[in-house]
Amino acid sequence: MTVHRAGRDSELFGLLVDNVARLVDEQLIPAEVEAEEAEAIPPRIHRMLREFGLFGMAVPEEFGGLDFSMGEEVQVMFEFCRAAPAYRSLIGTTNGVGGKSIVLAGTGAQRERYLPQIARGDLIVSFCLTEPDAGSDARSLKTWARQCGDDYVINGTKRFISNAPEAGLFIVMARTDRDDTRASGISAFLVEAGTPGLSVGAPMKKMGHRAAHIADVVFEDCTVPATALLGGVEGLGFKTAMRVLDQGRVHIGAVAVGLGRRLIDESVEYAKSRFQFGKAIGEFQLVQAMLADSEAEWFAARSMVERAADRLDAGERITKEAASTKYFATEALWRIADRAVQIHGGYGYVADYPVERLFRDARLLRIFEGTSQIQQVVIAREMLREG
Ligand code: COS
Repeated sequence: MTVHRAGRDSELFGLLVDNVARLVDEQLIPAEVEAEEAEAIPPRIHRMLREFGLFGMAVPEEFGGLDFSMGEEVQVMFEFCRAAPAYRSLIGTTNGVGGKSIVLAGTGAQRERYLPQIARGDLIVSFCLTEPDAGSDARSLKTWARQCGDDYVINGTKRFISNAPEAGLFIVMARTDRDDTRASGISAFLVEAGTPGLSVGAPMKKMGHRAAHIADVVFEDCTVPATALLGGVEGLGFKTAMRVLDQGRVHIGAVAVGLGRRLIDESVEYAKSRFQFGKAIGEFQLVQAMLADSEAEWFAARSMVERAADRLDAGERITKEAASTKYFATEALWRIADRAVQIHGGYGYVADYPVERLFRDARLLRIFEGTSQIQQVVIAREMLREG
């Protein structure tokens, strides 16, 4: 089933998307309950994702990746994310905010060292921005990297770090100038797992996404060479984080579209097969209204994601559109998930049907990679700047 380097040949790319759809229907969806109960992605599924090349989605072809444009990435995510979003989490930070930081801002040596390993699926990357006291206000982070000769010594704690227990590489935002509270005081470091002074906490118990892991990452006099500074230049950390988050927010919009499709499909299936008052509940107009609202919102979200991805591919700065897309698509997903539970009635509240679990999974999307309220702030700020 391996389809490497589909490149931009539309026929080959179409085949790849079809293969992803088959992987989802034949392997990923059937293994969802197993993954949820084990709180881990089954190793055979992890292997399949590697063989598929999906860890290399965002990596340029010269480093062995699939080199998707954003437009291609979102099409793949629409299909892939019909399966429980914990699967996406495994490949997500490596391809997304983590891996893209290296693609966008890494030095030649950093790209050569890490990107081939990422593309092969041998290296999971975690993106360490959030801290116990710095979530939405990311710029207030306290982790400090003090220069000491040719090295930097990092101290601080990062929180809610996706894939931290599995990560081989951590992209760490740290203040290199303690007196500079502006973005220019923050740099990014590439810290390899196993570096003395780096430790990962126990995975946190979560409402959903249970097969994916988040944990604290603690730095105690963790010493890295100057070559670990992303891009080789101090002060680029925050801006790089914001740039990759613009892309990340379009990606999360695509995740919402994929999960929304699944919830709608489950709802339609149930509405056709559940009989009350002598007929399928899908024949009742109040149920039809819920289905129609979900389908219309899904179409709007998908259209926004596609348009935002095209504009990113055209090289435009789309901060406002990326925030709008993430905001609308994830809020729409939440309404779609709620309607899916409502259509299932009592069966939507128990674990016999997948909507109970997918509803819990859907909740996270309005929070991570910037809450809905932060997206509103970003949208309005951009509007006022433009006006
Ligand atoms: N692309 C490129 N540069 C950007 C940018 C973007 N999208 N957004 C901001 N910047 C730059 C600004 O241009 C500014 O540069 P100068 O200092 O040269 O003027 C600098 O970064 C600081 O920007 P700003 O003043 O807007 O920073 P704020 O602290 O006000 O940022 C928000 C506030 C809310 C935008 C930011 O803290 C944020 O996105 N928070 C949410 C964080 C998040 O999503 N966390 C999720 C976990 S990470 S997976």
